[in-house]
Amino acid sequence: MSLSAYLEARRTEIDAALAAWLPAPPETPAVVADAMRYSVTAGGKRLRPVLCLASAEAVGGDRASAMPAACAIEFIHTYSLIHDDLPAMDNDTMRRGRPTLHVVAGEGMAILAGDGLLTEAFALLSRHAGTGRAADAARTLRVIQVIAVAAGSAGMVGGQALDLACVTSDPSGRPALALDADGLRVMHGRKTGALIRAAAVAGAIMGGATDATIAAIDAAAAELGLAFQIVDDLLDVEGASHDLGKTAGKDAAAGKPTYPALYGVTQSRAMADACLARAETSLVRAGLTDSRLLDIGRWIVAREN
Ligand code: GRG
Repeated sequence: MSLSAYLEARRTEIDAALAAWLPAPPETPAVVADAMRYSVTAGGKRLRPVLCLASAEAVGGDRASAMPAACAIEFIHTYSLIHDDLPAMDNDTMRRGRPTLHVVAGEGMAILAGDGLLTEAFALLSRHAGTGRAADAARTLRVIQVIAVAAGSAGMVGGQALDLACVTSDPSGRPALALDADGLRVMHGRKTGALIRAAAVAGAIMGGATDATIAAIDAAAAELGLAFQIVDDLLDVEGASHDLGKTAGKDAAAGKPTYPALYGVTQSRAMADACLARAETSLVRAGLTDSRLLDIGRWIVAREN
């Protein structure tokens, strides 16, 4: 199967599971259920859930057992986009090719829909821990821990806080935080890398991988997460808003530190390629050559949106 056919097949399964597991009336009031559904079903590449399922498959596991983790991570990712787009943060009006949620439903409802998605992610995971085999319950508990740490203040929330501090002025008008190249890498490692790593690791755990294989997948996913961010920065410079489904050129306009700003476009491309090469080394060492993980890495680096 070609990579595009594989991605299409997995996205179809993921979209069906997301639609089935999104909260709905009468348990959940329609006003907030509709807001949550608006953002989750707006599309998106589904990179994190695909990575989660591919990781479970790579270690010889059953991808159905990884589906709750895949969907929980997509819920959390969508919440982060909703909150990131708020006027108090990035103040964006377009996302996934649609007006952002606060534009259509108001800021208060957008905050609540994000809160709902974050919480629902853990409700979904813990609900499934009790329904499968005993091994699945123990693995799910471990996955809950991995995802909570990645999404929390040591991970995505912490990274977003660093990002916000870079564009927040102190009383003298200077940014509250200035990042050098190393600081930029650490900030992205938390903000976007942590959840991408958690997706791959969660899939490996649910697939029943050994600790050594989980560590190899984690190392590869850390490289892919960095490559993803470098390419994201490049697309922000090079891309058109209608291809990206969000406003292009925002980072540079906000004076945010980016890879192209620090290293230039050519060197940034080379850095993304180097990340991919290191991810490949990690996967090869763990004997995971016969998997989709590397193809997904190549897609991350070559993507145009
Ligand atoms: C609000 C706590 C909190 C965190 C927000 C991830 C994030 C943290 C903000 C997103 C800001 C942003 C645009 C970062 C660049 C990289 C990134 C995460 C892009 C969006 O992810 P994609 O490209 O989106 O996977 P789709 O729509 O395809 O799912």
